[in-house]
Amino acid sequence: MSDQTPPQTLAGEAAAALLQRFGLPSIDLALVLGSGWSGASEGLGEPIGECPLDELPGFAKPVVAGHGGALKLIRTPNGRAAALFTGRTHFYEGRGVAAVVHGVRTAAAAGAKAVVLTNGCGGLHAEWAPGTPVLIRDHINLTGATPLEGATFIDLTEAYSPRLRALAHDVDPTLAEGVYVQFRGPQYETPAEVRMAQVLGGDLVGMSTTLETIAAREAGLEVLGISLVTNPGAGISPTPLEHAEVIAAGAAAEPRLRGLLAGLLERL
Ligand code: 8IG
Repeated sequence: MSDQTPPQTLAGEAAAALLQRFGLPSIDLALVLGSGWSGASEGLGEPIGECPLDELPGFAKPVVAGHGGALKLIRTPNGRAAALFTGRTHFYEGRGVAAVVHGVRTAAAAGAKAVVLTNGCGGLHAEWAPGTPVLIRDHINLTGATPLEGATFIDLTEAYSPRLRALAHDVDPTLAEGVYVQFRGPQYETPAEVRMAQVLGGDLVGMSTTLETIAAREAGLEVLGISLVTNPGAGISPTPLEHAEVIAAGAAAEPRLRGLLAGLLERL
């Protein structure tokens, strides 16, 4: 992020570059694809084009391998232009909050009215097996950070759109809902921190999403948040899961996640 340009100006520049590059007058919605979600997003619409994210103003390559770093534009079956961000900048990368929320602000500046924020996270309920998608009903931001500057009093009462959550439930009535707790990371929680998150009213623990939701609400976007539980939070399961099990559970969840995203795109 350049130091002098205000974040919204930089997002406007990125939006203009995006629209020009793909020959679009505007976009309608955006999806941010977190850990475990990229595969599920394949084939959701007709490809319009794609580019490395760092070719647009204000974006840098994500540092985490496997976190992607591409922008794909697709035309959904009902004719909407959707921007898919595969990979995101995380707060723990230390590039600052403005870099974390630049994608959301760019989407808003390009005309998007809604954003679907997905992530991979730890689950705080033993019955949520790895591979379970959970709708985010509300969040607790434990990062101590905010994308807002000055006296910007943004209402977060219904940060995660009840309307969009109802649409998701139309697609999959069995979807659970939960409160997402964002820790700064990059270390995972201790078992004591997981118990704290439970006492605070949390159901999911992760390292993304809440800052993006705040910026999205500031920009007037409707937000749908969906977490993929990839592992039980530390101390929840008596036996630590093998990494291979977690990967396998994620892969097994792919058809369900794809069906969920496809069903949502029919309704958004
Ligand atoms: I994947 O257990 C994934 N991301 N904070 N805790 C936090 N982030 C995560 C976790 C987890 N699993």
